[in-house]
Amino acid sequence: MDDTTRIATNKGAGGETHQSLPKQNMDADARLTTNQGIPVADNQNSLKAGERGPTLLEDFILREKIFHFDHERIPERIVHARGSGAHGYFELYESLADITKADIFQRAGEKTPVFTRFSTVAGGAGSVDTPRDVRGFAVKFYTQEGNWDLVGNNIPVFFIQDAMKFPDLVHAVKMEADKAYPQAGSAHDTFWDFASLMPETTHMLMWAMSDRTIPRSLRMMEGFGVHTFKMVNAKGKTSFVKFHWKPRLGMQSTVWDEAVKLQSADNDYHRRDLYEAIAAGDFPEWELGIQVFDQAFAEALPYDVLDATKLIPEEVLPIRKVGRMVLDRNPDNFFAETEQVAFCPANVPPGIDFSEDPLLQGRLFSYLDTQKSRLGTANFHQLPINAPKCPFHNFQRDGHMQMHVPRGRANYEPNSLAQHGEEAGPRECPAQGFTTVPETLANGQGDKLRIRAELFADHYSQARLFWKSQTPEEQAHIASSFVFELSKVGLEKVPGRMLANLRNVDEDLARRVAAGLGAALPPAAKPARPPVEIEPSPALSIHAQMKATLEGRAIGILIHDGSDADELATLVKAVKSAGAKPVIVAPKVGGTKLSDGKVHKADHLLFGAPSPIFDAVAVIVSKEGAKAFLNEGAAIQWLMDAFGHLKAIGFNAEAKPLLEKAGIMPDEGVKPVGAGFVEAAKTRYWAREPDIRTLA
Ligand code: HDE
Repeated sequence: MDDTTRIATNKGAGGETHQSLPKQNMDADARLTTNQGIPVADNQNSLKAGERGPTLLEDFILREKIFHFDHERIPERIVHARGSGAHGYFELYESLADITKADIFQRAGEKTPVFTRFSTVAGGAGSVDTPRDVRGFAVKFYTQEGNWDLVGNNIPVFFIQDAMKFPDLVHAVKMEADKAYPQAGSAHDTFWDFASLMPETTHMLMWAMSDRTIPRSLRMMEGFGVHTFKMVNAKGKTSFVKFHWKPRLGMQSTVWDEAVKLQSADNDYHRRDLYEAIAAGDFPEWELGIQVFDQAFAEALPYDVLDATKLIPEEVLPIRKVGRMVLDRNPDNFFAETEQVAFCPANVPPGIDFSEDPLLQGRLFSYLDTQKSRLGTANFHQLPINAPKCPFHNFQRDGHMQMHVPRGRANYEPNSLAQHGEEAGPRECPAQGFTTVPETLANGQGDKLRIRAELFADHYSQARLFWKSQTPEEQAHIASSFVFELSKVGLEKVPGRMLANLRNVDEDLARRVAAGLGAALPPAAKPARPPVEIEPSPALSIHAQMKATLEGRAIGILIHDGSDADELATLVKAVKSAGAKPVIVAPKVGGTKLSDGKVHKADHLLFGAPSPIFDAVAVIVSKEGAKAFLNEGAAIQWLMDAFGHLKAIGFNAEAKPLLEKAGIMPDEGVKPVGAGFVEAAKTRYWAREPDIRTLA
């Protein structure tokens, strides 16, 4: 029996063997039909009794069209509702057969298709892209031995340690139950009430208040599997593993004022950036890294590797880069792919397994369950985006929206139908199938306990590790974020409780936050377990690792009638050859007459492209152009924002009065367009910040 005759056989997303729907012909010369295939003669007018109605119930064409429209929406994800996805592939650098038998990790150079979805957590599907929030980083690998979903975040730790607290956490952070605001973001009473009562959130709060939660681009953030997982090799040897994604473009974040302004400049800033980069052939790329360790290593650590609020610094356990993921294709249809994709951390192929992390264990139930209510049927795995690309066969049957048409009687096992010449269906395969390695669990007594492991009670050591690993500028951002968020809290006792927790992280941090709030410093909270001192890990800092590059960045160039054509051409060329995208901004999109008399088209209207959407900006104007811009608020604001967001600013000689009016002070980042601007644009100017805004 080959695959085409098997029962409940599906060769994958292409649907080669299941009874797939005939493809819709979307050509302009295709006939418009109803869903029943009835050709439609008039798509403009409903059927009426007489010229002026009423409309007749008989109009099955109108009824079907409106009925279907009425049911277009499905429930949004309970968390991570807003997301953007892309197709691509994972390419393995070297065989990992020594540590795992997972088929995807066997053959160096082999490519495996993936679909990746990035998301914010708290906001609804229609919320903005740049709130202060954790980002989801979920990858579905369509391996030859079934789908593997690595459903991670852009932060390596989590708020809570046990799945039991997840509904509380999510209720607290999402919009408040009575008010229905805020729509996205954590700066409100209920989140901080919960967080301040739960010291185990402290480490993740440090990350959440850092620049990690205001990324410049989805392409410029790290990803993490968060939990400790296991890998199992062909001999049954088990290793612990932690997964890391490292972006090829390096990390880059925005500053808070910029993130806020981006919300009005472009609600879809991250979604657009991802889509446009892929459409332009600028494929986002990450390397997959693993930290591999054994039980003895785990036991020697001063924290528990099953505790999702802890990480293992890469200085302590180096990351081995094992492959790369390239996202090279935008979805054809947002709903069918990005919205209907159903991730589930329980989807693991043979060779990858779960640890006993109590947060992960809870997730193993939740995701399968949520897909049933979100996608409406237990057959959601048959949707093209979710179907494995390898054959799958079993005796699961029927259910809402069953797309397969299994043949014959074999829907049970064991059966002897083969002996009678009938199709018998698939059989289990002990040799290659998924097995769980037998092992003695840590609590060998086998007691049933609603309890946390002892080391989980250390809530502050790693929060302090994170704080100590940041540059002074990053520390100022963290302290200022705490001030901002806690200033939004109306519950009187909450900021004090938070400050009491922060004193266990770092006295200076607590003092600065208290001063920023104008609040008294309360006594430190009593730690459930005394913290230990851990060596700083520079790998946890964005600034310490940022790449000085223009790759993947956009440079806004502001011009006006009379701008010097040569200066502009030279700058555009230099920006392009440094790997960035030059974007021309002018008072009119239709055209700007340059010094050579030629009309140059702009990419954006000035007030349609505020400078927060660019990584650096330049102004090239004639004397008259500068004069006109001096009376144009949008032009002055453009420069003020770029300066305030610590970006490089390029200018030609005639643009100087504009810089003066915008209050731009000369520094390393303010350069003539022809002398050092492009090089300067590769980084941001943190030293400028204390002169232009109050930081805690
Ligand atoms: Fe999730 N999470 N989660 N989560 N999560 C969901 O599943 C849940 C957790 C993460 O792009 C939901 O399909 C529980 C950690 C991502 O479609 C839901 C617990 C991490 C996404 C769910 C956690 C994540 C989700 C909502 C604690 C980082 C978006 C819709 C026990 C490692 C995936 C859905 C996508 C989505 C439950 C904790 C990451 C409700 C119960 C830790 C990236 O099933």
